[in-house]
Amino acid sequence: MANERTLVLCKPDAVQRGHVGHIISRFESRGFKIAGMKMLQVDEALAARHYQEHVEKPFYPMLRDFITSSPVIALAIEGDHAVDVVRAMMGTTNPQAAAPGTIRGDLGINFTKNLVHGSDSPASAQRELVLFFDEGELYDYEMTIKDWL
Ligand code: IDP
Ligand code: MG
Repeated sequence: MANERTLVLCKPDAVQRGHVGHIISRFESRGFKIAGMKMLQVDEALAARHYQEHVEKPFYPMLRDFITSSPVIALAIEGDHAVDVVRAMMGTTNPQAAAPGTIRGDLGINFTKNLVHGSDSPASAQRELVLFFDEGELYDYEMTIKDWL
């Protein structure tokens, strides 16, 4: 069992469209543990740190304006191979190509407004989680159903 934590963001479109509960419910139903959760408004500095590999790309201004446009919900999602399983549940970056059954494939149509972020590797997850959560905002607790998952 490779227990991992990954950063999920319900992006501004998910909050505005009222899909946050539905998205969180998918991760809960899959058997993941919520280790942390908060609402925050991403500012330009946090956007640039979080999306450091994209800041020079042509789409970055659009991405920055979008991610700072309205609050997001940040989640630390924990479980077996959480990084890869969460990415699979999200679907491909462009919702138009995302498989039905995935979050983006069921809820999205716009390349930028694709509802969710998920860390793309355990190293990215470690880097991103500390951008969004202070020590003490992530919780170690036992889920009593864990032996049934
Ligand atoms: P990911 O969110 O699936 O990991 P990334 O390549 O890391 O995808 O891109 C970060 C975010 O930037 C995407 O989720 C999407 O919102 C936006 N984005 C990426 N590529 C494009 C593009 O070519 N056009 C418009 N928006 C893009
Ligand atoms: Mg990415």
